[in-house]
Formats: sequence, structure tokens, C-alpha cells
Amino acid sequence: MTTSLQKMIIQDRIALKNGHGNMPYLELRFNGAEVHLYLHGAHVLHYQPAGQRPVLWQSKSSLFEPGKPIRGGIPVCWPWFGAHPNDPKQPLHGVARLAEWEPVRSSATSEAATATLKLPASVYPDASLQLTVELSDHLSVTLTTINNRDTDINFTEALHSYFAIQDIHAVTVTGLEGQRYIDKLSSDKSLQTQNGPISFSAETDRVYTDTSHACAVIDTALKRRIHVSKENSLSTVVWNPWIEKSIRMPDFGDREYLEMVCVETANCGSNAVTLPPGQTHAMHLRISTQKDS
Ligand code: TA6
Repeated sequence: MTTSLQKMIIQDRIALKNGHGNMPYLELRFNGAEVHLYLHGAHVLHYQPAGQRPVLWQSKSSLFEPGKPIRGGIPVCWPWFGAHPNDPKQPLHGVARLAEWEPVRSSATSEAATATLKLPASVYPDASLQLTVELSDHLSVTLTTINNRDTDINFTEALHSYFAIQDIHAVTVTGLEGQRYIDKLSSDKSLQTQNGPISFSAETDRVYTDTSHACAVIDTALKRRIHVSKENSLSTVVWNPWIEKSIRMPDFGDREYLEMVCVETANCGSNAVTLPPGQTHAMHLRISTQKDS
């Protein structure tokens, strides 16, 4: 069921605004916290708890154009993560983040402000896709796929979260110690084992597989931890482009690698999802912050 954008508005809690590139977004508010959910790509671009710096990073060079991905926030990668499995002409990370999503429902209670969008059926008829954002004392994002076919569908997916940090040299990611990963930058595609927390001193692009572990982004410069937990996700991708790749990306400032890190909640590679006819798969992401003394 599609509703009108206007019906998503709830006084003081959910507003409809025009943002970058004059693109419409829903502003969710809860106890001084704020989230911006763009209809373009159902893209959560901004999350700021009360009294804190933004938790999600966005590039000052990002495009905000129809058919182009927004750089930063939480891109929705679906129904494939990375390159299309067999058609190089298809866009990186799927079609969902390039489409204009439709409003479904919103609500606001003393517990949370919530909004749900759906991918227009014309974009990918084999499956229905919805994204629900819930803002409370933390941020929850759920990506739900329903198989519309009478046969299994296979897909990969990610909530490709870009986190705002003070200085990449003073950041570690914990929670994946001992987990197995593929280093996408190495010619050796065999599984490696993570030894201790992840630190960053060069381009880093790792797919941790068969892991349901929660992670934390430890920002020692900002004295903040960003906790990233998940359900129904068996892959976690950790990425920083470092300087050479940043320079090669037109929608990414040359030195912006210093202020971001991606910890992505995914089902990709060997963790691709096979969904039987009529069945539902919901991948769930929870983001919260903690001040360090
Ligand atoms: O998640 C890591 C990754 O797959 C990197 O390899 C890099 O391509 C990044 O995603 C950004 O992808 P995008 O299409 O947003 O430029």
C-alpha cells in the first residue's frame, strides 16, 4: 500500500523537507535526536543524537542527482552487493539506491519515530523491498525483501554505513577479532583471520564472512564509540579508500578518507540469501553511541 508523502508528516515528529539537490527527505525527530531519510534510494543520510556530532558521514562532493548514488550516510545496496554477478553494464551495488522510493507509513510514539518506504515494484518485479527507519535512543534500520516469484530468488545486500570519525589514524574497529575475511585488495582471495582490532594505515577493503558479530568503531580522538549490531546479516564489510582511491572518486574529497570509515551490514559473497517463493527476509541494523571518558 502506498500513501501520499503528505500523510507521512506528524507534527513535531516527522517533517517533509527539501534537501540537497532539492531532493525530498523525511526528518524524524525523537528527544532531540534527528534522522534525515531521503526518498532517493531510501537513503538515511544524517543521524545526530541529541547533543552529539553527526554519527553518519557524508561527502561534501556527493552528487544528489536522479540515477546517481549519494556518497555517505547508509546506501542501500540491493539486489546485488558490489559488481553485478554477470552483467558489467549494471551499476555497482544494485538498483535500489538509484531509485525514487515511495512512502508507505509513518508513526510517532513516546518510544520512537518510525518511517517506512518501499521500492517501486517496476524497479525490480521479482521482489518487494521495504526500508523501515526507527529513531529512539538509538537508530534502527531494517531492509525487508519479499519474494514475489514462484521460484527461489537469490540476492546479496548491504546497508553500507559510512561513519563520521575525527581521524582515521586514531580509530579502531573491534568485534571482528578471530573472524575470517577476504581481503578484496589482495591477489590472495583465500580466507584470512582477523588478528586483534582493525586499525587503518592504508586502503582497506575486507569482507568478513559467516559472522553475526556486533562491532564498535572506537574513535579515540572524539572519545566516542559507535556500536553497530545486526540481525539476519552474516557479512560485515570494512572499508576505507585511503588517499589514492579518494582522489580517483569524483564524488569523494581527496582528503575525506581521514574523517570516515565504513562498517557495512551485509549478506554478500558466500552469504548470499536464497529466499523461497512468498518468503520474507529482514536484515536489521542497530546503531548507538557511547561517550568515552
Ligand atoms: O563496500 C566497499 C566497496 O565495495 C568498495 O569496494 C568501494 O567500491 C565502496 O564499496 C564504494 O562503492 P560505491 O559504489 O559507493 O563507490
